[in-house]
Amino acid sequence: MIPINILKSRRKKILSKMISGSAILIFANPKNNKNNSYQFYQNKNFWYFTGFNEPYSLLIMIKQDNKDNLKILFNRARNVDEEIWVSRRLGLNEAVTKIDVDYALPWDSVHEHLFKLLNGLKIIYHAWGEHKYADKLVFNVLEDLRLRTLKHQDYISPSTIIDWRPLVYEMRLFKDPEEINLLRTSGKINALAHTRAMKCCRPGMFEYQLAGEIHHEFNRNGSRRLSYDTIIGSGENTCILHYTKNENQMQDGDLVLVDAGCDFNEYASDITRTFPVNGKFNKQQKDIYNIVLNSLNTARSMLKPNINMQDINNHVIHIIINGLIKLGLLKGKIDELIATHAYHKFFMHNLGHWLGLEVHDVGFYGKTINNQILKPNMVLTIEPGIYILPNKKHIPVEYHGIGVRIEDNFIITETGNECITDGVVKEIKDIENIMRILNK
Ligand SMILES: [Mn+2]
Repeated sequence: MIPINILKSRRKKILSKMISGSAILIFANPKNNKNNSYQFYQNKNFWYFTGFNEPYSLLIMIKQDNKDNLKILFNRARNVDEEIWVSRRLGLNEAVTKIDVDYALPWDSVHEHLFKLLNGLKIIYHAWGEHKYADKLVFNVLEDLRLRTLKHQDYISPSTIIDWRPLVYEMRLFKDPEEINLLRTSGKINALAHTRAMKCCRPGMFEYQLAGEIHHEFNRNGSRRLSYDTIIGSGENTCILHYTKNENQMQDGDLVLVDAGCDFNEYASDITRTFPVNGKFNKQQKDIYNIVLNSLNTARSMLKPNINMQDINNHVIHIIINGLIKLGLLKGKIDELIATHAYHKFFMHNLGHWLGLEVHDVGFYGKTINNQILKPNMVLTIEPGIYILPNKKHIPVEYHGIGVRIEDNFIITETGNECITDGVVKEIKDIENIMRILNK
């Protein structure tokens, strides 16, 4: 559960941004299956304002003219049969105190109550398109109200719908101290799991077996689940950015790329490490690895308030192109290679992304991270990479199939940054050390 005082301050903040005579509707996720065999994942926006982990719920907050604001939760009433077959429910009485709302009303009568609650308001804030069941409910209630206004003058139907996502996403972009602590723990657990992967890795092991070691370490340290599907790509699979099949046997002499994240109390972490299956980098692997590590370290040294992500990205592209030119893998003048995006064949994804309740967290609505000015309490990943597909004829064959990505998670502080994932090593000598002592 999220402490009540934090829920209160988040609700107060969103209410302060709303126009008087309005209501905001924030829906939980529906159940994602019919036979109850899959885990339920809560909608992160709903979680942010309620800390409540049940499906089919609605938080409605009403901002009235010259009156107190009203907070009402609709949730499922307790049900003996359902609780035997599926799971416990909080119920209505408990919800009032635990989630700190003025009333908790039964989900079964949401249409009828919403009709009364929205009557007389001018505006509703609703994120349309997220859930079919929510859109259907809201639009049906609004239409019923509109039809009623044609017959009775006592009824007034809201005529404006505003999307609350730009407001909520901006709030979520700046993490409060509670969130920062959860993210730190998530990063710490994740680092332990990556360290375990380095210690366990051996030629002949299957990629999914290394994934199993990581998941075990997540669980035993208090993370209940993943923040995304684990990527364990060895050999040429290191060059498949979202490789999640994890089906190959890892070969002596190959690299393995491990991109894995745990969820700790709903907060994600996202680490990537690349290391040799047999514990020792060869020359070509070192060549590529050092360019990527240098890119990450340079990016880190630039992470501070008021810098534009684009400036960091430009530096990283410079380092990558320069490094590839020195190795003879790219030919030409650096400015031309930048202008023609020649590096795209080797580094084709964004340098990073926001991190929080979701692994690719929300930011300023409708904008990517790429041109954003960093501010304190933003949290992001930095993940440079170089991938050399085996089909590149002009590149010496020793480099074919080498893919390297290194990724850490950072909090922007008042003066610079804090790396929350440095519990797992990334220098070549440190990786080889860990793998030599414990593996051989
Ligand atoms: Mn990432």
